[in-house]
Amino acid sequence: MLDALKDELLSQVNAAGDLAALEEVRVTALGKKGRITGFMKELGGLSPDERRERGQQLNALKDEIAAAIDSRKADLARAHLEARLQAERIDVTLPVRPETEGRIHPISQTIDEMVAIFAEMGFSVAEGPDVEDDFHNFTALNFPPGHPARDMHDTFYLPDAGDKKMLLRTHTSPVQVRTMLNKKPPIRIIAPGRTYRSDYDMTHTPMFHQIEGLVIDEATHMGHLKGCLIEFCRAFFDVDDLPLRFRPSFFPFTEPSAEVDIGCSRKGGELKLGNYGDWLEILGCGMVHPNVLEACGIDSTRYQGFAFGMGIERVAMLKYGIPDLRTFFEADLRWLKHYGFVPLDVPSMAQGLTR
Ligand code: 2NM
Repeated sequence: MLDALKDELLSQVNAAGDLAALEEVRVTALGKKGRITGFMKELGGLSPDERRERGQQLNALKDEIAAAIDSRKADLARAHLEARLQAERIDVTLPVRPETEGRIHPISQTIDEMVAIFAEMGFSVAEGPDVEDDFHNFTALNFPPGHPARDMHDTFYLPDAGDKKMLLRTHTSPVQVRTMLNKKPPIRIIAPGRTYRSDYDMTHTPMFHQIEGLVIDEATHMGHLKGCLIEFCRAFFDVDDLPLRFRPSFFPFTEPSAEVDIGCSRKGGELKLGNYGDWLEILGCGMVHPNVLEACGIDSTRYQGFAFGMGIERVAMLKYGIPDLRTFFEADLRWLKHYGFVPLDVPSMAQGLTR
């Protein structure tokens, strides 16, 4: 008779399709008014011998049903998890669906490429305000009082508002000044950003972009400057043997100063970069002037270093064959579609700058 009950209960356990149904089976069998519990209650009316034998059988049945319930519960939990895993499955190896309409502006792309190269060399990116004062933009950089760059015709001055003469920065060098004033050497930073000069013609826009770099340490010398810029230009223009020529020049904030040309060819009206005998100017550089170091709170008898700067529009035009500077700022969607970059073209040295 107990064998029949056992078979019946076990088949109920195995038929339970979820945790609620299984709990119902447990109550039917083992609950206070359950069927096994009911038989237990009848033990009192039996003789001692019968009671012992029947008690053992009932206990064994109870244990077996309880074990079957536990095992079924584990099966249901596993099946439930498996179903969830299937339902919530995502294939992380699928490529991201790229943005099909938007484009990265060539200026942003060029800055990202430059940052990737200098980051690899150990430079950090520094930033500062577009609205500057006369000290950070000129005085600390060793521009003498009557220097032509300070002229109203070249610099956008803001309407007078108190004691400090405010202006739109004419280069990103004030970022270097702020960095030197706030941090102790060694310093190794690049400062990309917007700059402003009162100038508008075929090759000048009143707002343009620059990237400047600064390295200050105890023994940083002109050889480091040359190695750094040769490495940068070859990586940026993706020409392994690109020749560089350092020509003596003058800037108020560096001494000695140099302008850098890269090798090119202009045969047949087409510009090619490489070792072809012709030269194209692309950046300025030099050893930071001791007056600049001192104005920025750095002991010029202990520290020295180099700085460089270049125009971003100019090198972007060169690298990507964009013929007209002014088109950069016209927000023409057809132009952007043509010269822009898809958002997944993220520049990194690991994958090669451009693919
Ligand atoms: C250039 C050329 C040469 C330059 C100098 C400094 C500073 F702050 F360290 F003095 N920043 N940038 C520099 C030097 C910029 O751009 C054509």
